[in-house]
Amino acid sequence: GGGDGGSTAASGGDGTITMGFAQVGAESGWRTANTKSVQEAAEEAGIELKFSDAQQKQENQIKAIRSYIQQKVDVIAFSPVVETGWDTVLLEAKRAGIPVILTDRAVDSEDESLYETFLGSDFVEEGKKAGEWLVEEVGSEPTSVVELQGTTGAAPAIDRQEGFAEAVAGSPNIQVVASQTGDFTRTGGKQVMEAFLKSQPDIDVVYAHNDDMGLGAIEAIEAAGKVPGKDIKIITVDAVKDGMQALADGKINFIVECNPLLGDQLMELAEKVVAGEEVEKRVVTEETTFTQEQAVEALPTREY
Ligand code: GYE
Repeated sequence: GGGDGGSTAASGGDGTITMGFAQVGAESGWRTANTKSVQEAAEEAGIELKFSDAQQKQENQIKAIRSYIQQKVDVIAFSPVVETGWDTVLLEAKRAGIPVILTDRAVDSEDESLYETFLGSDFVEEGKKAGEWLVEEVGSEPTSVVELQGTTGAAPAIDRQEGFAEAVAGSPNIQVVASQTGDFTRTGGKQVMEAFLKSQPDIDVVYAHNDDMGLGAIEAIEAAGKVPGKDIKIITVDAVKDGMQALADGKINFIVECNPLLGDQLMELAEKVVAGEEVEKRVVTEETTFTQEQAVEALPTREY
């Protein structure tokens, strides 16, 4: 661990790297898979991991980061619950000489020197893929869409909305008639969908920013006596097991993949950063999309 007197910040004397990781929470299947990936990869790389779960609250993440600074870890990695409001604490890390790696979600800051690199998906691209599929699927049919947004202010919520809106902008027959946050949780998705089903006379499509909210929406749709995947089509993002199962079962119509298995890449980046090596400022993960047929094929070998 770091902090032994006289040694460099890079290795704390015994060569072991200590990483402080401030996780968002445990809000979704994606997050659970991500946490597991980070923990396993740290173990494999021989990196000592200090892990905290912020329960989707920025204050908790800031507290965790401050405690990692105090403990003089060698590197801090975190997935910012929202995009803004990080400059102060990141400046504290910088002044303490502790490099920071953003993983999964980005911060919105003018000062790029506050972090070494950002490893994660291109969320705008994901939103676009969702919208492009819908444009193909419905052609010129009038289509009312309700949107279940991720956590307000979170990069994947902002970007997935933007990418989708961009993709459907040239199709005036496709209208997003209601849009509200379900906080990336199953319960949130269910509650918002229940309200939408009451307030919106005809909903053709649900666009959910993650599988969990889509799965919650399925429960609400079924409870209202409608058939998910048929009466109301569903598009989600993530492609975690439960989502893929619902897709294979015909209850979801299309899923855009978002890969949570960032652990190995994160540990590699951490080793380089701690060693003072140059790393790319942005590392984008590779992803695909799934139709119902493709889900049936992919499910048996799906890792998460
Ligand atoms: O899509 C969602 C999770 O930040 C990419 O957060 C992540 C998102 C993911 O809660 O399921």
